[in-house]
Amino acid sequence: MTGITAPKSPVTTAEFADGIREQLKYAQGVTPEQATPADVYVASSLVVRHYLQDAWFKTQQDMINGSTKAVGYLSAEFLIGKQLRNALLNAGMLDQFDEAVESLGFKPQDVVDAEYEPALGNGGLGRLAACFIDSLASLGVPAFGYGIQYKYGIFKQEFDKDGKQVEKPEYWQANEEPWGHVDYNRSQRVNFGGKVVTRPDGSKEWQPEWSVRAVPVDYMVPGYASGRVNTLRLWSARSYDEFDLATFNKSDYLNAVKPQVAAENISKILYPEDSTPQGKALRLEQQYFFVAASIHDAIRVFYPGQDKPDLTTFPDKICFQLNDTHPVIGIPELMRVLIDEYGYTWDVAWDITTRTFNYTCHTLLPEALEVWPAELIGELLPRHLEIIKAINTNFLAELATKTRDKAKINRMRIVTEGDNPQVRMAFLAVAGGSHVNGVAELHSELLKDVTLRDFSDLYGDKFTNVTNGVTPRRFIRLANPRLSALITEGLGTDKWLSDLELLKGLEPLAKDDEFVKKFAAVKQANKVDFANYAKREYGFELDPNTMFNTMVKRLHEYKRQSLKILALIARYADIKSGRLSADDVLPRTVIFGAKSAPGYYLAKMTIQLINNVARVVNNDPDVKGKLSVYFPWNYNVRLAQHLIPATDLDEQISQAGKEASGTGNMKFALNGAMTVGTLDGANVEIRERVGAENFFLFGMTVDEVDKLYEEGYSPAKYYEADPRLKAAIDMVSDGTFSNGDRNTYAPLVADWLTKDWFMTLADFTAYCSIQSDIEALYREPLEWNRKALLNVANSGYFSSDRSIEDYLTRIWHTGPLV
Ligand code: B1H
Repeated sequence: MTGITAPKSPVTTAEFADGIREQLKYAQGVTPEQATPADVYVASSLVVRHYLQDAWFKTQQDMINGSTKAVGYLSAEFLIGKQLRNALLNAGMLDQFDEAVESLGFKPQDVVDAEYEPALGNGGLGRLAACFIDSLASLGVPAFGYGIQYKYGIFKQEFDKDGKQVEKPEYWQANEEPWGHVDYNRSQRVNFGGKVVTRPDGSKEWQPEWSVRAVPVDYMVPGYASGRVNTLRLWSARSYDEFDLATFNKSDYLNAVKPQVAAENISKILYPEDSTPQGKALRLEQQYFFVAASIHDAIRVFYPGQDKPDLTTFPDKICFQLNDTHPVIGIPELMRVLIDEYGYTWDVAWDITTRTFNYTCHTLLPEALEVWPAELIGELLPRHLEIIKAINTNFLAELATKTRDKAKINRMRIVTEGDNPQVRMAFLAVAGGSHVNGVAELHSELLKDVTLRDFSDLYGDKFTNVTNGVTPRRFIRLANPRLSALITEGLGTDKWLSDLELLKGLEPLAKDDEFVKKFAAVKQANKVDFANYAKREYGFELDPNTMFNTMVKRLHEYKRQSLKILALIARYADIKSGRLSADDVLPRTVIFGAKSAPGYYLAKMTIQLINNVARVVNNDPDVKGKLSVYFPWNYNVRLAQHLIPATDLDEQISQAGKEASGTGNMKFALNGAMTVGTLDGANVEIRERVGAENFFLFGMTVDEVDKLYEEGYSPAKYYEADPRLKAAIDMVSDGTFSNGDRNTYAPLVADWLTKDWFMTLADFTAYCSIQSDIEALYREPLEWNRKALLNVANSGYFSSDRSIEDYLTRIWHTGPLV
């Protein structure tokens, strides 16, 4: 990649201000004097859209004219975050916006704050999809993001007086939303239920029972300085106004509209599960809904006005990336369309389909691989079940030509045997696509060796790796303007924003004490900013002269928030008991952010524990100034953008072999935090690049974990062996953090002592002992910041631009529009 300098603004400040006035008048119906910051936000967004519109048209037209194949990124989640400043940055209008808004008498920050974040994702997987469409557009690759415009995104998290998580509906569209363009004229019909009949010529026809209207809501995806604007097309479910006349005539109005209500339910809510899907019918409806609409949409786009298109060229027009198993029902859908609607033979249809799809797996937890009861698929999508069964039959026949190992063939069945057969979506994805990738090197290796071992034995060529990445536009330039300015100063160019490996040029500056001090000053200023933000938004009193130690991610046992909280309790006890003299304690502020799936009992209890540890610790005069704990609720992209640049020490402490990649780890390293972490996911690659001496490694490796399982893991042994661990767990059970009640955390404690599935207790001692290295370094600010700067300098690889380049060469075999 060769970097590009910041785009030139297509607009002057005066033009931008005129544009805002015009939109206030014609779109908002207010004078500048009447306008609120929210009005100015909408008006400014419309101005940006206005200036992007021609590039959007041109990108679409060039894509259809087709010098290169397009990418369709199929994802149930796109966690895009706020749009305005991102669009301004990528289109080169940040300064013009600031000045124009000020000239109208508003504060840019107030205007930006008026935007409500679309929270259409759970965590890393959804945010990755958002980074990827940003990079595709920035690289000039023609692409669609295809997903669902949920009416309610991930729930809004609150804490009750006991510190328990409470979920509130996230009605993110309560205010005007200027980015999504609803396009009723390009809707698609999506069918469900009914039966399959055989036509006289022997071909099959699905006669569905009910249908939903999929209406596209289009979001511009402007590339950074690329002149390209791609499309994120999120489908919204609407009912057709055809209600059942027969029922209606019987004056049964409620029943007559029932199917319509059901139809609109399809895009009503994002399932708040992360890593462990729930096999609910509505979820399968959602999956089929957006995938079917997207496939039909792609045919409409690439074969405009053609009744009998030559769909053998379909894989040359677009390739679909399946973001985890959620869109895998697209494989039988494309087969059905090709065979039943366009009359292709099975073999031709299979060839087209397998050349069109590729699959990204994001997990190693076997329970996270989606499996649907065949019966449920049969009820909702009877023709698809037939096709899946036929794929399975053909696949088993093919396997028989490759191996004589019957047990292996049986393990690889796409449809399981027995009374209650299940469809394994990951297996269907491997069989029905060209490539399968994991999301970090270690993850891709473990996929081949463990999770999908039989498949990699027989289809080794399909397997590859693409390590995740994050967009430097949002996560460095927008989130951390001070660091961005310093990087540009250090490198003498801003080209790093589109060629992040240029950060390597900062490496020599780590020897320059003056530069390192400037870098330290940036961090300090960011910490002060965050302290102010936390005060304003949450009422917290953070001391920016303490170490900011952050752990933000979904709450999951394998991620081991428990390890952090137990170590924290142990530290608290050390100080209180005087084992650690106050002078020896490095003052720390520990900051957690995490949502738990609403039905995940132990995760929710862990949230409650963290909140109550925070309450006790923060109110204890014995540790005042030495240790404090904060848990800002409702962690989201906005909070991430404020918190990550202010963090000194980041926690990536999952059990080795469980975190597929992680992307938070990359964001922190790029923002000059040091990481304490295990050899898991992308931590491995981060450490390789930034250097072992610049990374706080602790804990068991994958092999050591496996060995300990085999030997028989007994957590109680570790409890007995480490008195600090024992004391910490005892404090959780004795009521210290539950106003004396000994029952509150009993299930959590019982789990730690008898199961501890992710070996928190086994890694506790190692985790605590690395803390003295961390604190010793932190006491030498110049040395700490030197290492933190080396993290920045050597993390350029973790740009999502690089990930996309890897997808282009390893999987998609396409490139930028010319
Ligand atoms: C990741 C999910 C996920 N892996 C099921 N799997 C979901 C699974 O709604 N569901 O049912 C939702 C999400 N998310 C994450 O993907 C991994 O845990 C991270 O390690 C990884 O960095 C991220 C992006 O690849």
